[in-house]
Amino acid sequence: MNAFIRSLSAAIAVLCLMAVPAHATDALQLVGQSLAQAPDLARLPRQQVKLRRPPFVHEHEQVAKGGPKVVQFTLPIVEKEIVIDELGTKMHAMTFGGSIPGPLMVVHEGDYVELTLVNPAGNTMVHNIDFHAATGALGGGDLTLVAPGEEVTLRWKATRPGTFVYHCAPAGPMTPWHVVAGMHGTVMVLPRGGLKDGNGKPLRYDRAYYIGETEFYIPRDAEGNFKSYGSHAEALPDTLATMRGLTPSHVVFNGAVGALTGERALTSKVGETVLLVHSQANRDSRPHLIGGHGDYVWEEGKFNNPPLRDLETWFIRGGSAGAALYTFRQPGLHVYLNHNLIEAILLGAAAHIQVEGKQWNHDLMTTPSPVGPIRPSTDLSLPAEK
Ligand SMILES: [Cu+2]
Repeated sequence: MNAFIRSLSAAIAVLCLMAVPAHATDALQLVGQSLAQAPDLARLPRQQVKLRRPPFVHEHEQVAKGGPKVVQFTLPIVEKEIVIDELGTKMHAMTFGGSIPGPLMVVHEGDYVELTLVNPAGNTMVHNIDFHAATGALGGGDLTLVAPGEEVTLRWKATRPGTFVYHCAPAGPMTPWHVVAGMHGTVMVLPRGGLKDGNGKPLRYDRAYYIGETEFYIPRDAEGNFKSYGSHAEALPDTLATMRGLTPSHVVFNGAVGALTGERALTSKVGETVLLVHSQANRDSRPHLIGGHGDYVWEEGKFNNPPLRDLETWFIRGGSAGAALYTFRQPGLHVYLNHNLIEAILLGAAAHIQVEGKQWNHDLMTTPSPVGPIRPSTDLSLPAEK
């Protein structure tokens, strides 16, 4: 790692040195001792999962078949420049698996997650992974710090059911920078018996989508235009200064303005039940489905708590992931957005869901008198108040 740090610019080097927590060595020694007593998992079945790029979710059982397993994932870290809006604004991104957010990983309570984190030699920075669902060693952050050209395998037991964020956390200012550059995702730990409504009634979904909301802080020049940079290191000082202002330039779903709209809209059908997993690793959000509802919402994403019913808007705390179930009743375009409407419409936090279906439900909504000129018989007066 020393040779690697020497090769970086002075600014990056200082920050990377700050990034190694003073207590990391202690934690590693402790884990080293306890590894001798780690349970023998040789008898457990192993399953290798091929991750999918969000908003899609890898195939999984909703109700676990059989006992606990070791579920294996491989996650390469990709540093790259991406385009984040229709103006062509560029950002030096850091990603888990090449996408923002990183892929959703699904396991069941009692399973072991075995993740191999790969930092390819072409990258320029040290990264790691902190799983909010895991217990100990900074969520795995202490044990997974990898320089370019290194990989590490971390195993942790999924003891709590729910949706939980994971993110890069090399410490110091590197942590917020890596997170708002794209290094976050979600693990969904399903109860072994699947989701329930709070009274024991099973809840199932026909499809699941994963929406990862991110805010970006792109520096501007004296004229107010977004600036671009030659490298991550070059972008760092201005980006940190912009981050300190806490005013994002973009708030987006899945890595860019319009990543889930128009031709890239999510799809569903009338009568289909969709699970929408929504994460925000750094900042609060307020998901809302226009013309629909949250039939069952685990706002905090934790499945041991009963879901809330019939919500209009729900709240995702920064640093968490929530889950909402909705059965579509009407065909047509549904907009799913952050109901801070400035963030949705001016900054980008919106998705489209195209819902297939031939029959409009006129009982739920109709126009007994469609749009036309005001009729002379229309009474415009309101009764006088006493
Ligand atoms: Cu990182």
